[in-house]
Amino acid sequence: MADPQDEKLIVTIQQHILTQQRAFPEAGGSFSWLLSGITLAAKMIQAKVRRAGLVDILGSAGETNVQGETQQKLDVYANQAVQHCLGVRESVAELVSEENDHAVTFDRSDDQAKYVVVFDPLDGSSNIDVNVSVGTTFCVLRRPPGAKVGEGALQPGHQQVAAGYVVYGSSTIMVYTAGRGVFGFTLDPAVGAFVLSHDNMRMPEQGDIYSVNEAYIDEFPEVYQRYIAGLRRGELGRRYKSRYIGSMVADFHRTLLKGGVFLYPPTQAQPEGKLRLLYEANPMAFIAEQAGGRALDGSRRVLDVEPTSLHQRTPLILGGKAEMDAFEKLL
Ligand code: P6P
Repeated sequence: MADPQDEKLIVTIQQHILTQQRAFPEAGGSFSWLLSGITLAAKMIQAKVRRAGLVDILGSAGETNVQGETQQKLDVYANQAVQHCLGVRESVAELVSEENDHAVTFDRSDDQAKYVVVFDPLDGSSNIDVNVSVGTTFCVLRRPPGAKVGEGALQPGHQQVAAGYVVYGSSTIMVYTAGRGVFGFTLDPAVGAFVLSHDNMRMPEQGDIYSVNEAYIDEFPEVYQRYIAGLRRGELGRRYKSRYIGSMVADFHRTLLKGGVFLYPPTQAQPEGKLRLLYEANPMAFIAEQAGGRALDGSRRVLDVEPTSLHQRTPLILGGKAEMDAFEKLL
């Protein structure tokens, strides 16, 4: 039994929002109730991820998703978990998932169903079978009055009310922002709750890591090639090392904690970039900016991009002040 003294130090994600009531304009009961749907789904997903080698959850489900990617069984489970846990929150008007062609909409009154939730239930899922960290990303938007049913998510990222991710790594950590700073919570299996472990996270002004798939470097637009060459030549005043996990949430989480830069530029195969705007780039960009970093689509602030379709892709370069200043100088 934990020492009662310690109990006082346990701040769960729900408590965190409620204790910061004033700072979170959206923190009324419906918002924290919505967020508890995400934490519940994250606990369900992590329980499966932790047992992936033991139960018949590995390998593909044989289906392909809207991206034409083979759906891994865990993708399907994770999507169902998020859809279920959020679908029963009456404040949810629409759910947009990487795994579904169209938004899932609920026949609820406008004043009750205020939010649209956009998510990638299991990002980096191709890494599941090799036991590499995977993650869940999400963002919360207000349903714009008068929006066409199923299109409530088509808003620029600066409209996000909250954004976050869960990284299923050596521990399960959930990081979120509601526009007043970035906070990280580690799942304590003994308590069964996400407990505050990273208070007011800030991205270092300069790191020493760049994170990109260098196999495609000859395909990148010239500005990216010059940028990466400059990092390697020590033009930012320090020696950089390369780290690339191929799981965006894990690569982002490291960039948030250690600083540096993460980028997925346009390639011949993906001239618009590979990462999806609504549920990969936007949530990460919101968190990066809230932590003192910046995120561009190669020329514009990611959060200013006006989306035209739910699954559109975008190039992404995201990092600390020094790394982003250096890139913008080259533009
Ligand atoms: P590549 C995973 O499939 C993903 O969507 C991101 O999580 C990751 O950053 C990227 O693709 C990796 O793509 O082309 O480098 O293998």
